[in-house]
Amino acid sequence: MAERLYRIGALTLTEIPRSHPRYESLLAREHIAEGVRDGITSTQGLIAQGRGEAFDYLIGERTTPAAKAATSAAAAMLLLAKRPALSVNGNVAALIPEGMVELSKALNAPLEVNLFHRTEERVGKIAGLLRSLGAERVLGEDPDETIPGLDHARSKASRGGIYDADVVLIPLEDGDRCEALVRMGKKVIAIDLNPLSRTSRMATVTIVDNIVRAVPNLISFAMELSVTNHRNLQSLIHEYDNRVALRQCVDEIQSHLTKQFR
Ligand code: PTJ
Repeated sequence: MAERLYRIGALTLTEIPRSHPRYESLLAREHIAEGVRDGITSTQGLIAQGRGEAFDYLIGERTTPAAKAATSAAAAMLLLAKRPALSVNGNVAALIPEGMVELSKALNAPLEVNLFHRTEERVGKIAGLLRSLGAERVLGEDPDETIPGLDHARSKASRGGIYDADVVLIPLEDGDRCEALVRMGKKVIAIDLNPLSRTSRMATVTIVDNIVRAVPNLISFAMELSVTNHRNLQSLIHEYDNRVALRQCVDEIQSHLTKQFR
């Protein structure tokens, strides 16, 4: 039975049966294509999704133990933050908008639309989508600051959001902006399926997982850890080392690949 119908123009494009072995992956692909059609996702977002899919395949399309540990450290960091902020781009808005709204409520953190290929029209559409899903604080339409060291459009940021946040969640981010945020003294949490990317290496905590799995996991950890005391949250963060965690991700990929041909 078809779960959902997708339309481009007047045409119904793809029916994906839940029984399809690659259901989740195909569904994500359809969401990105739909995002492009609706003016939410950039065309470059299609390529980014393809790269993500390839890494997800190598990882085994699952949340690995290393990703789980990174997600719990990230949740602890966000809970301890004085001014957390969550960045949303065109891929994130297409793949998991409801999840980002729920996470923002769980953490009492604003969402900021922050685009690499910025157009004001796309910023407005993404902000509108988030508000239509119940988001209370959405920034990014009227940025009043710039992130030092980046060229004009990519540097736009808002006070009360990413600009003065102490901890920023940046899903599917580009390496330059990640580095610039780290240079500003922020703790940066990346979600990136590629453990080798500059973003993954530059971030304070990198969750090497598909955003469609990572955001629900972050919400669960945030709820679970919200009753944990300050000291335990601190120790979760102190035990985490991004370099060690990325090495563990690469080992997990290697052992997953080796198992395929035993
Ligand atoms: O909407 P915009 O203009 O802000 O543009 C967004 C994209 C994603 C197009 C832009 O930020 C970009 O070009 O990003 P990159 O440099 O391609 O980096 C995206 C990273 O996210 C890559 O390392 C991908 O492997 C990874 N990625 C792609 N899809 C997913 C993912 N990581 C987690 N979950 C995914 N579904």
